[in-house]
Amino acid sequence: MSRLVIVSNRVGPVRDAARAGGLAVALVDALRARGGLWYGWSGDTNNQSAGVKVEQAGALQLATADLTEDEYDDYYNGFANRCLWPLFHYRIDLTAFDRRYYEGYRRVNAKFASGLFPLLREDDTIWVHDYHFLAFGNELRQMGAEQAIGFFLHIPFPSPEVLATLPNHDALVRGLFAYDVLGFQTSRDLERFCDFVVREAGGHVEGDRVTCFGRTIIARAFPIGIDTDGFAKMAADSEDARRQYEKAVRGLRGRAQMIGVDRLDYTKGLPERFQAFERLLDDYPDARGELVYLQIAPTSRGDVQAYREMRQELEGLSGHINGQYGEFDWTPLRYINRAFARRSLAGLYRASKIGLITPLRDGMNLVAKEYVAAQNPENPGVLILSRFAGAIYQMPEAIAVNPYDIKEVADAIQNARYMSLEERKERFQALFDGLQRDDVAYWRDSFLATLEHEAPMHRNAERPS
Ligand code: GDG
Repeated sequence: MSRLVIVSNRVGPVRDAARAGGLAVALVDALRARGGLWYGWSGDTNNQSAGVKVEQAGALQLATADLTEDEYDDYYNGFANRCLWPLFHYRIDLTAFDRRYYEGYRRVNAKFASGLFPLLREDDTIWVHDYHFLAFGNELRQMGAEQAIGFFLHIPFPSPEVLATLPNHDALVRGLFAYDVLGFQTSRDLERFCDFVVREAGGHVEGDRVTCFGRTIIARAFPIGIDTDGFAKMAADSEDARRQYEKAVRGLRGRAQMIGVDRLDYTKGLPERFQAFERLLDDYPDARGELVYLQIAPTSRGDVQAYREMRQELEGLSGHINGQYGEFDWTPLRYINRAFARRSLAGLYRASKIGLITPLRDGMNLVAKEYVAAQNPENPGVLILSRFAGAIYQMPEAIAVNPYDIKEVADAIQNARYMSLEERKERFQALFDGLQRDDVAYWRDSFLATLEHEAPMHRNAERPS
């Protein structure tokens, strides 16, 4: 079996099992099973170039490179997080178009590609992840790489009209045709990509073969999953999860808990969610004193202005809600800006009667899946899920809501509070069965099988420039 090379902006966490998410674990499993290399940014900035650092971690190798301060500003904070991230989540208003950012992005993609190239073996399979590295495959090909290279986009692919607002969008899409396989989270993302290729770039689509710029590639939806059995077991059996569960239940003193867990990000719809909770307390007085909403939102990307502003807004809203409705023995909203260990999180999900996951736009959303996997099958909680999260297509038994419609979300919470045990069990079972079938191993294996066994023999075709 060929060696697997994974390329992603951040590497790991490989050693810290408590922090490692299901995705990292699934990728590490594959790397260990067949031997492999994981390559990406070290997380450090350093103006003296130290080149690529390679270390051995058991059966797998980790290769990392630093960024300079300028590269960090232009590639990471700039083009990746102030252009591509907002734009691909339909926030044109927050998108900062700046040629310097784009140049920095190209430079860093080229720098990382030239760092990897000498480490490659002829029969490696290379799997590149996410919006930081759209241009990576093309840079590798320019250097002469002929290996199978696949790309998976973890975030949504925007509609052609939205993508077209980005200067240089044509070069980015052209670069994608250097890959052999493109993977998207949902068939809607795939449709939007195909739409772009046909309408804006003059390409054509036949089944899952997409031809443009003189090359044919495979483009397909591979909805990402979680380690469903592992997560369910951790929530039910692990000592830490059980301790956290018991602590939460004791603290609730008979009240119900509703939970949200999100990186602190404007795509997650947190201000709207807080407003919906306030609306619930306003419209349904029976919820007062009875329901506690726990929102865990670890800070991310704190040095981007839009994130700082949102944080202030949320602090204002939570203070207002607790000031307005709180009682001396009941705090309606517990808003926590710190990360929890994964096992603790599993216990908190299980202690929550409602999972409230209402992003304004999300590639998939793994929290929705983790919440379901963590439930007690005999007395499961209810998932309320945004219709704009990719996960909704695989989770039709959740209560689907429009996150912009504050009243609809408030009504959905009230509906979830009173849902019968029978209906909760039915919905849970259907959701859980789906999560077991389409878990993270299935996602990984089906992507790699496509890349290794189905990719078209395009390598003699003209390379994109
Ligand atoms: C991107 C796409 C897509 C969160 N807080 C804590 C914590 N987390 C973990 C969750 C979950 C992960 O972080 C978040 O994953 P999501 O899928 O919800 O969201 P993004 O970070 O935006 O991820 C997304 C995903 O990529 C995968 O393709 O689904 O659409 O945007 O696993 O549990 N983990 C710990 N403590 C926390 O406080 N340990």
